[in-house]
Amino acid sequence: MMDDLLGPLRGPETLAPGAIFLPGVAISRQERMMVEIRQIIASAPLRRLSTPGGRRFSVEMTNCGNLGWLSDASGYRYESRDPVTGALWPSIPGGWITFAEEMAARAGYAAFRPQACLINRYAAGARMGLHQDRDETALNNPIVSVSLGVGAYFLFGGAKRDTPVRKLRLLSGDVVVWGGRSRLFYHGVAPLPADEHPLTGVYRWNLTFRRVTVPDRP
Ligand code: MD6
Ligand code: FE
Repeated sequence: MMDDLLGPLRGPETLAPGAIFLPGVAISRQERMMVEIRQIIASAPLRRLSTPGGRRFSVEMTNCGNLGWLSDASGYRYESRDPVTGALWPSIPGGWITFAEEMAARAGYAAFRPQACLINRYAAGARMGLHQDRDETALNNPIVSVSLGVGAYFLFGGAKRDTPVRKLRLLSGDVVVWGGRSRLFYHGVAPLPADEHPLTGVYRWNLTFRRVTVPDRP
């Protein structure tokens, strides 16, 4: 009966070897994070990138950190400057770095030091096709993912594109740490439902913290 009202009880869960789901762990920081996101997008505006094949992502993206992820006709890569403004990407807020490092440590990745934070914004219908995150050299490091706002279904598969996917509901304040033996597993996000959340209106935001290069670079 309570499950009908509150949804299934949610606690930390291992999704795959090296991948851990930490529901609700960012709830106490989510309002502050949204304020900081708005400051970041004031200097590094959201944009819809093109895939190397010439299609456009339905998700709007920007970055903060020493490196930012980009996609265009020449491919996927990380760069230190925002091609829209020509400026360095804004810094990752200090509180985000300590939080991402703490989440990684909780999952067993105590040495994680993020260089890049990709910021994704989903409106109704926006989706992320099944993909691997493999534009990083530092594959011994995990990715730390924070979801804010409207809930979505995260799709996670396995080492091959045709591995069956599991659908995991990601709500505001949920964190996934993704590394180790599942670091290169296929994953995506199902089309966002038309819904609203008090923190973000019609949008879902996702932050992914990444280490790109090895060894250390400032
Ligand atoms: C998203 N996330 O949740 C897209 N990748 O909006 C990702 O593509 C992702 O959440 C690697 C690890 C965690 C992720
Ligand atoms: Fe990804």
